[in-house]
Amino acid sequence: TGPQAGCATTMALVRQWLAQAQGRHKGLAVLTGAGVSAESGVPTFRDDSTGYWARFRPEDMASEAGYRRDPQHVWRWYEYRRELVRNVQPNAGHLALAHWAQRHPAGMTLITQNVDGLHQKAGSPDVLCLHGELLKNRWLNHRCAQCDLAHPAAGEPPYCPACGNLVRPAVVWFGESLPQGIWAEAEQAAQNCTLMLVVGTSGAVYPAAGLAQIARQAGARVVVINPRPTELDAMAHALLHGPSAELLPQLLC
Ligand code: BV8
Repeated sequence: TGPQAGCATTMALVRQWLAQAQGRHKGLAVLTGAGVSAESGVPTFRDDSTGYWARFRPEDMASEAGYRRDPQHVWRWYEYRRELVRNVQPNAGHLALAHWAQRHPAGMTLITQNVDGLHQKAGSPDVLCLHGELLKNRWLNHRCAQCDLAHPAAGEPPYCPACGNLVRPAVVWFGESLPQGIWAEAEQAAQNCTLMLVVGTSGAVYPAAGLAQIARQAGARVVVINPRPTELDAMAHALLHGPSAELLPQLLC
């Protein structure tokens, strides 16, 4: 009795579903969120007092309007996150996903909402980054001839004095559409898989969280892996309660 026993039974059931998915091209789809990086030491967004959004308003920090309002403040937040992410390592959950993909080429699609690059660092191939990449930049507006000559002062976002353009992190902010091609690939993976693992996400952000419903409606089994309840639990076929760095190696290795 108790959740642990339930977890063992559920784990055996999910392993069966995984074995069935293995026989199919892209039979497995995995959607990850900030929780898979928690055990690497990267703060999540909505985890009570430790999450980023507990200290900032998403609209102020992860939106173009917020950036234009106070570029230095937002830029410094992203520089702080970059510094943190550069100094952490993928955890056993990231590695379990990468090793499974290496053992089953074309067997899985890894879709992430994370911008920290830790799946790539762990060796996962072809990661679909729905929300962009923290360590990359792009210009806010179209570049002029002088833009690339801009020399940022430390702690300041690169700024073009000729046209007033600003460099911004190459992430998807609230109110911005996801990269077209990447979203289309993720949607197709959700429609074609027989098993979707939804790992370490609160399921609060759309359209990313909608991929679980797309998979379910297409006939796949949906499994949520998370130590706490999520907004997607109600439509999952199975819930595995626990940290992903513990459960993913148990499930995938
Ligand atoms: C768009 C990048 C339209 C930047 C991010 C009302 C209803 C529904 C939707 C909306 C609405 N109003 C507005 C919207 C749309 C909005 C949205 O969904 N808002 C929500 C908040 C209500 N979405 C958008 O704006 C998207 N764009 O809709 O565009 C459009 C269409 C066409 C043309 C123009 C426009 C863009 C969304 C992308 C925003 N960018 N980040 C950055 O990172 O700085 S969002 C941010 O949230 C991150 O990307 C993050 O990945 C994402 C989701 O959060 P999670 O990953 O789930 O993290 P969270 O902290 O929430 O949860 C962590 C989980 O981990 C928890 O469950 C916890 O229990 C678990 N956990 C903890 N420890 C562990 C663990 N799990 C496993 N193991 C552990 N050890």
